[in-house]
Amino acid sequence: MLTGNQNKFKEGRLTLSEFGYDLRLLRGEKIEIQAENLEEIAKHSLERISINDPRPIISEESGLFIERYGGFPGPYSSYTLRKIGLTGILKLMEGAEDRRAYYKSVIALKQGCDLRLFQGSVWGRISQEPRGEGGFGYDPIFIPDEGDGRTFGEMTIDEKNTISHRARAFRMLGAWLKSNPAR
Ligand code: ITT
Repeated sequence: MLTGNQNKFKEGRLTLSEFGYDLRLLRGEKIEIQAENLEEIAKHSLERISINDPRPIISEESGLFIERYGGFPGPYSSYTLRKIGLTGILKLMEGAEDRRAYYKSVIALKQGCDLRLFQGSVWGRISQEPRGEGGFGYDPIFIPDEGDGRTFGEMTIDEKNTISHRARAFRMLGAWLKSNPAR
């Protein structure tokens, strides 16, 4: 997996282990284009890569999409978090009744010349204050609908992985790899 984000790697690795696959971290330059959808960014990040290795390569793009702001920060999630932090997001949400948001993950898989995409998402809402030390990024302010009221930040990696956008996308990938083993 080509990524600079250890947390993504850990979560993805855990999910793929359910299918009996191991995931290795691929260090290298990841060129990301600026685009308004994750699919385009994910595809592009692997299109030009040339690595002399027959094993499948993946990269994953993800983001938090807030309904009230038309899906912002979405593909700009990493940048936005660096610039305004969780405090900035909570400020934008001050007094807002509609706090709905979803996380989305898009995985690009490159196997030989073949490039395909897998995706997953999870709906939830933005909390009133950050809670929990777990996860990463926006996890302390994201409360998944399918949970018990805790934020992803208050969950263990196993708990997050039962319902997360990333785990869902990785399960689609795992199932596909199982039924299409590399020749
Ligand atoms: P790459 O090297 O793989 O690109 P990255 O962290 O830059 O790592 P992205 O460009 O896909 O990855 O940005 C995704 C950002 O969205 C990430 O840095 C977080 O801020 C946020 N995000 C995505 N999934 C998340 C999750 O499960 N929990 C918390 N924040 C998440």
